[in-house]
Amino acid sequence: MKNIAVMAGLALVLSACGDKSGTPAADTTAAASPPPAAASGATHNVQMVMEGTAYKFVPSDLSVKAGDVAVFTNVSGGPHNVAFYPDSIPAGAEPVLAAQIKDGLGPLSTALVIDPNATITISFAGAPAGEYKFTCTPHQAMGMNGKITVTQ
Ligand SMILES: [Cu+2]
Repeated sequence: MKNIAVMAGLALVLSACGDKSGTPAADTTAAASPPPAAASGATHNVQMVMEGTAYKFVPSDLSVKAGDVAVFTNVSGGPHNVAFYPDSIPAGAEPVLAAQIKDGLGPLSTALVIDPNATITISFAGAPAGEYKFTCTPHQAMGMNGKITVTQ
């Protein structure tokens, strides 16, 4: 009897959550493309900078949770972009990333950001756990690389 009460309570909590997420979201954008999973987590800011003669992502190594968002900002030394290495992302990550990268330099390479403080947003909603390695196409030869580790 006690177990049934616990189960009932759990069901109430679950259904409450369901009601909450069931409210229609303002979905006025990107109706034509398959909707990426909704981002629900934290935002992580990554700066794209030139310091002296060095080009870098700051931070160049960070951990996020699935559902978080990374916002890359063109601080100095642009143009920059975010280009994921197809062979250095987890299995199943490619469609998650490619669905967000429109008019990029490639399926996993975003367009260049040129204007000061222009941003590139990558959502890790629905993204498999693992290491995502990326570079900046114009500065790849200068070692502008980064890594994001996604945990569930
Ligand atoms: Cu760059």
